[in-house]
Amino acid sequence: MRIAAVRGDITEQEVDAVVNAANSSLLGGGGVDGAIHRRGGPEILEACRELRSTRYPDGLGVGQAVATTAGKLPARWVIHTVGPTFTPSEDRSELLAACFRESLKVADTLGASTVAFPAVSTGVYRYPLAEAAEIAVRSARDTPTNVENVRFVLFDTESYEAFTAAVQHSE
Ligand code: AR6
Repeated sequence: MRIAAVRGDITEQEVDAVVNAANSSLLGGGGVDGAIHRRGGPEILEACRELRSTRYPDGLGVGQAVATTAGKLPARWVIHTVGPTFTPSEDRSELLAACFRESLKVADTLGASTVAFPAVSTGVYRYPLAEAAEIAVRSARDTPTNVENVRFVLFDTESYEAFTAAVQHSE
């Protein structure tokens, strides 16, 4: 598997699947989630509502992942995952690692070979960047998958640098 860190907007990525840093409601929010729903159009929200009324009446759990259409995005699918909120009083690194592992498992069921991830949990959910980057890259590396290309797409310089360092450490 090739892993790269790039600067950019995840909604513009020409990949098979983009991962959304969603919340348990699956009904939208700010950050990456807001951008994906805005650019992808109402089809994504419709698919999320359908999932809520069928498979996930209580919402998607932290560390889980599920796919929908990508609507008008260049990607074919959006894989929604829910990162943990950071708290210094509890180690939630396993939950954060699960987001990447479970997203790649979903990508396998779809037959996706290129997947773009955002820096899950490092925005509204306040996970420390360097730690989150190491967890994300390690989890992707350690997951047995048919996905050939994993691209971490970072919005700002600080995130880009943290993920670039984590990718280098993992090589
Ligand atoms: N492309 C790539 N990265 C982006 C983009 C974009 N278009 N927009 C923001 N980022 P966040 P979280 C970066 O807050 O911490 C939502 O309300 C952003 O700068 O999107 O997992 C959900 O509904 C940051 O570095 O995700 C949840 O309630 C990173 O993406 C909650 O936020 C993640 O920030 C999830 O919070």
